[in-house]
Amino acid sequence: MAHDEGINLWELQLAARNHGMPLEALRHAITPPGLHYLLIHYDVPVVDVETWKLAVDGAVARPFALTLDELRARPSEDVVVTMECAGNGRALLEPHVVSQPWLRDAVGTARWRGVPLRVVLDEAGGADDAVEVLFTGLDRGIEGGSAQDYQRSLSLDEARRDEVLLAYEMNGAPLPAQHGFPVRLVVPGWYGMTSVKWLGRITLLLEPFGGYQQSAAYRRRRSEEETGEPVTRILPRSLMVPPGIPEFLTRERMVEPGTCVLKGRAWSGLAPVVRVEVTVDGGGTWSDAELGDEGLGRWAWRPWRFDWEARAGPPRRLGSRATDADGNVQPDEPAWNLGGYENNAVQWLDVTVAWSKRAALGSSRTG
Ligand SMILES: Nc1nc2c(c(=O)[nH]1)N[C@H]1C(S)=C(S)[C@@H](COP(=O)(O)O)O[C@H]1N2
Ligand SMILES: [Mo]
Repeated sequence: MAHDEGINLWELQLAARNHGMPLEALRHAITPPGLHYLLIHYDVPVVDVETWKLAVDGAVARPFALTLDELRARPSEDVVVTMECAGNGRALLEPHVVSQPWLRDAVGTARWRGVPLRVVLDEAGGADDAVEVLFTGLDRGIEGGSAQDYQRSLSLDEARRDEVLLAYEMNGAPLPAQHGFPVRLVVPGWYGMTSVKWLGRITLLLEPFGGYQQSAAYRRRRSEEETGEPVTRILPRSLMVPPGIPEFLTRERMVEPGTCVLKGRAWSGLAPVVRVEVTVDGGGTWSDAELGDEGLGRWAWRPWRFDWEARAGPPRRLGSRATDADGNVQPDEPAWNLGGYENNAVQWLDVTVAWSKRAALGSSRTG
């Protein structure tokens, strides 16, 4: 990574608010509190649970509103979900896309508890010709020149999947403010923009929703003139815990000679991950990694490991790539689009193999 690729102050402002998951946290099956990535388009709203209600309205037979206690009194489920921002990898694209400048760390895995959305939809009863469900957050801002509440919709078929939750707990505790307190939508397998936080309203629609986050943002297009296809499910990706130790400023890695166990996790929203391969020579040759079990269920990442005999010598380029059961494979290089979405290209990682007591990477700097 060069140091002069021109991230501007607007992007720094976004990056300081919306942090990623440090990749060493890939060691944990469930991302520890505070290390799950964050993406907040506008401001984190302050919600008073004494007055908060979740409204269910639109083309329903029986509109109603639920307090948090009323929602919690309904049947609930636990689902472990690997969530990823559609813009993950954006800052690595060329030409540069100005927005939240993610490297590859806009991901995290949490255990969500909540009421299946289907339960609430069934209580409301829907019109036969309803097509979509619209989710409205309590946060408001300006984007693409217009003031708006954060809103996204889902087709009724997707909305009624068993694992789609109105979540009120994250890892056994009430949702933290930044993750959507008191209730958020969680749509396993889809990129994060679909999982609307700070939910205020669920509306059954007779026409597809055409709001900004649906029709302008989150579409794959190469120019403003194109309509493009919507961004939906998470493409396969694997990530590696960066091995060895980092240099403070550049974060270049040094690994000691000997057996180095490379570890990471892999996921896909399209189909289960069935293979992870590793390269230790910049993609010259690929070898199968050992895949761990799916203990956390279909919607969580799977662990993998690979034993690498590291020998001292010139810098090595490591990489890993996932394949899912539908045959989707991570590409070596990303495909560019206007919004900088879906960059699931291989994570290239340069390491120097040397004895850390003797060697130094370039000049040493202190912080
Ligand atoms: N109301 C609301 N919901 C939202 C957002 C938002 O800005 N407002 N950001 C979305 C995006 S783009 C992502 S990637 C995920 C991030 O969820 P997290 O911050 O809990 O990781 O929330 C989604 N839900
Ligand atoms: Mo996102």
